Amino acid sequence: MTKHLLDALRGHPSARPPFWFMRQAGRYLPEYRALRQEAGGFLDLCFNPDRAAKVTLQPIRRFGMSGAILFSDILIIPMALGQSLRFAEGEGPVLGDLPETLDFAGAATLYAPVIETVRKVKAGLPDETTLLGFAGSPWTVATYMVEGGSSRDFARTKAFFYRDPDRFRWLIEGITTATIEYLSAQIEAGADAVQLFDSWAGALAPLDYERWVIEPNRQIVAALRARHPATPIIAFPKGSGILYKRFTEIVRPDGIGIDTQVPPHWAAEVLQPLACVQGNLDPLTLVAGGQAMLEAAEQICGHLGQGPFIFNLGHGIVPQTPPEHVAALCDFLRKL
Ligand code: 1CP
Repeated sequence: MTKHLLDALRGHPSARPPFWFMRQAGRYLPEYRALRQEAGGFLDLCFNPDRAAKVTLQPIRRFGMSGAILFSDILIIPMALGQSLRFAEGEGPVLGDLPETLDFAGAATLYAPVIETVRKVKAGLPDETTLLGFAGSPWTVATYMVEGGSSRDFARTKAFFYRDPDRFRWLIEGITTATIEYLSAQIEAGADAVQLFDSWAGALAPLDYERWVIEPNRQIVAALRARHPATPIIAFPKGSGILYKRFTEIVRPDGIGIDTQVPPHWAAEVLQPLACVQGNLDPLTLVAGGQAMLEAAEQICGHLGQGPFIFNLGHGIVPQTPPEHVAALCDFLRKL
């Protein structure tokens, strides 16, 4: 069985686009909510390989996406490096003080259960389904480490790098090093491809974007490609706007994830010659469902379907999404 999603990442167009959805495992699925309840909390679920593997496979069993994304979180890396992390019910993540030093030696021990999850998922996955590992990109991860949680304006993180760029560079370089090791371990355990989530790339001015988005993503892609030349890498620098072009030219990922705002015809013309394009249906169309959702999906496929393309959303599925709408979208994509 061929893996269509991997074919697309290797530059091959196909009649029917491979598809998966960011946050395809999660709170919109009743079977996820049940397992999470059983596990205790979200982090207990992440660190339990049996349960995390089950959650990873839930959307595949129900909808048959072309790709399964490892069930874990980008905030495992701060935790592995020695920063405390908890998820309070209904709240976002809560991180402790930024550590003075980063615990590279202890990191691999802490994320070992996640690597075990990759092995378990691999064993239970249909042959035609691509297993995607992932990590957060250094800038996005650093915002959580500095802010102590989610933020709207990243005011503390920006104050940090404008006042003390050398210390911020130390932090970014530390996350970069840890992320290369972490993704390498995922690949060695069976991930067929990996995705870098730079969810807050769009918050930075061009010069800062160059330093804190382009450069660390470039280093991670170069290092992984040197170690694992056959494993494709998808980058998702959300909100990059016109800088998507420069990002793709310099970072050279195999796949480039575009957010909801990027015009698909622009992506086809400017990005697709450089990389496989992945995106970019507005996740809120899935809440509405029906014709509005299918028309939006069709338009995206019309613009991007001639070149290497993976259908996805422009950001993650939201918890209030009816699972039947996801099923309808999957049926539509399979019948194209
Ligand atoms: O059960 C729960 O209530 C926890 C909700 C949840 C889930 C299901 C969180 C908390 N993380 C996850 C899983 C997750 N996170 C996955 C694997 C599942 C899948 O995609 O199917 C992935 C890939 C992530 C990645 C992630 N975590 C990102 C990057 C993608 C994005 O959405 O931009 C980010 C920013 C996070 C941080 C995070 N994790 C969870 C929360 C509430 C947050 C904060 C989000 C914010 O600041 O807005």
